[in-house]
Amino acid sequence: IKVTSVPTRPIEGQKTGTSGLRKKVKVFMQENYLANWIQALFNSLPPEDFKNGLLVLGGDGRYFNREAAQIIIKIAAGNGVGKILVGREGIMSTPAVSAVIRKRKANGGFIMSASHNPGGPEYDWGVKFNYNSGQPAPESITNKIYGNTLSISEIKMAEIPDVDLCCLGVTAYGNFSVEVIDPVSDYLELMENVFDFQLIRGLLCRSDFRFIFDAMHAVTGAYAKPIFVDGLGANPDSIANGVPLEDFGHGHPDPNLTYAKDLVDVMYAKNGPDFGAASDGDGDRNMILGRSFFVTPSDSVAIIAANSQAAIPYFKNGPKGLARSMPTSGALDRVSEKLNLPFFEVPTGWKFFGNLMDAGTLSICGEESFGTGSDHIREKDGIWAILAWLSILAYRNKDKKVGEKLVSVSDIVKEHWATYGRNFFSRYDYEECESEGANKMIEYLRDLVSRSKAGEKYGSYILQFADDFEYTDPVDGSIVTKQGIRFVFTDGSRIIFRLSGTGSAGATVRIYVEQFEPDVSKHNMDAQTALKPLIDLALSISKLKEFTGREKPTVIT
Ligand code: VG1
Ligand code: CO
Repeated sequence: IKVTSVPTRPIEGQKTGTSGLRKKVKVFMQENYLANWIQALFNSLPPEDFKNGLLVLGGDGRYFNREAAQIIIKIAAGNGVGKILVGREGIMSTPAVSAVIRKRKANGGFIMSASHNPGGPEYDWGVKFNYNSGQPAPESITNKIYGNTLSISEIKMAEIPDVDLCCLGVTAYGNFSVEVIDPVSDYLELMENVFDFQLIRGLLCRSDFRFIFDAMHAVTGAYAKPIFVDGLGANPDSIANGVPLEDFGHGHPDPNLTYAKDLVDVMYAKNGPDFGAASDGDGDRNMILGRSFFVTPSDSVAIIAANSQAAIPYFKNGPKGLARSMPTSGALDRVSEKLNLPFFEVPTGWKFFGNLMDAGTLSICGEESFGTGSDHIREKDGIWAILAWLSILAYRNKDKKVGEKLVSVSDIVKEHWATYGRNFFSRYDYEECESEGANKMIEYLRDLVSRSKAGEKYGSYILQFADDFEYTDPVDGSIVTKQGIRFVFTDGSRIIFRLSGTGSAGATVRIYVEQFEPDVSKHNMDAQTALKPLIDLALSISKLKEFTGREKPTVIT
């Protein structure tokens, strides 16, 4: 194939955040913006990681993916990649890309998604690169890419026509080829190996169990029917918003109590379904609901871990180890203590779990941000989490006759609290604040941390320690700093402050609060009521209102 060298100049601001490069679509549409970053990526990888190699390409179906797919394919070909596997219509969820990379032994893959950020001409676009075990590229690579975007001068573009992504099959262009693949089949096969589909089918086919899944017009729309309906016997009407749309139907494809409000309303209505779930733009997040009951993600991962061995064939020998991101509540810690399992606390973002999984010391992990997953792949996995919950419910109810009361989602959660205690948890998000005020607040908090002393009184709480979270990867020894400011009190309560690394405008402040409650008689309290004193303390410690001018958070989870 013929390769043209296209001259270019560095464009500022191409540093990746928590999960890939995310900007407004309009920014990505500037001349060479995407091309520069993709070329910088090839300039950063060792040649043996892509020359004549195999890469995977998928996305969540958002606006600009079609154009972007063609740009990525041409630059990959221009840099000597041998073959690209691309999902039909450019569609493939983040977990499916990870699964395909692993199954087909690819060198890596691209995911065209800004995840839970809204899509459309006025909204966001994004791209992530995953490595050969399916894990998000480590910071050592993303930092190199950023460095290369600052000095880039040429883009290597193959002169090939736009590839037709509609039909399955291989098209060859000299020594380069593109194969359009079904985005679901490899992933479905993996799910069938991880879970007992017969067991789940038994639950979903019951006349006394109602299930609903909201795909939020995002990528899991393409997976819902083949998996839940065709594979597991769910009623076709149980899938809501099941068609992926370029603008997610004007929605914000983030499965939480604010943005998945339609589902929440259905689940909290009188006589609502028994189980409801939703997933985000690129299919790696999940929200789990029972009838009039919300499962906080920090509890969800703990409950999946505690029940995994009994209910999920993949874990029949028990999980190898457990891990959570730092701001995620300590509910999982208690499970690891009881099951006597290795336990890890990592910074926010899935990329920190991969090394532990590759080293064979981690099986199940999660984040408070609706991310749950395991070492079956190297990304969080929304449908996996839903199937894990369905497995637990199916296992608990497998001998129940029609007419007998079923064990519900809330029964399972309350039993868990009774056994392990309840970690009350909430996160307050202040989205798109002025960057200046938000940065000043963080500086102010860092200063406060540096002067803090154990034993100091903060209202009725006594400080155990305060710090800015730092992590040393136990596998490769790499160190990351400034991962979130923590105030940890002697009763185990915690307040954490971070700035989001996934936004595309301004600064999003996140406050995480947690308090442990061993007393069963208090477990039914509303989380917001139970955490009120700690939330008030967080607002006063940080002077948030003063720094950001915000009276109220935009999202509470
Ligand atoms: C957020 C979440 C983090 C998650 C990340 C990517 O990051 O807090 O836990 O890993 O999004 O999720 P931040 O830096 O905005 O807090 V996804 O589904 O958007 O790829
Ligand atoms: Co996502």
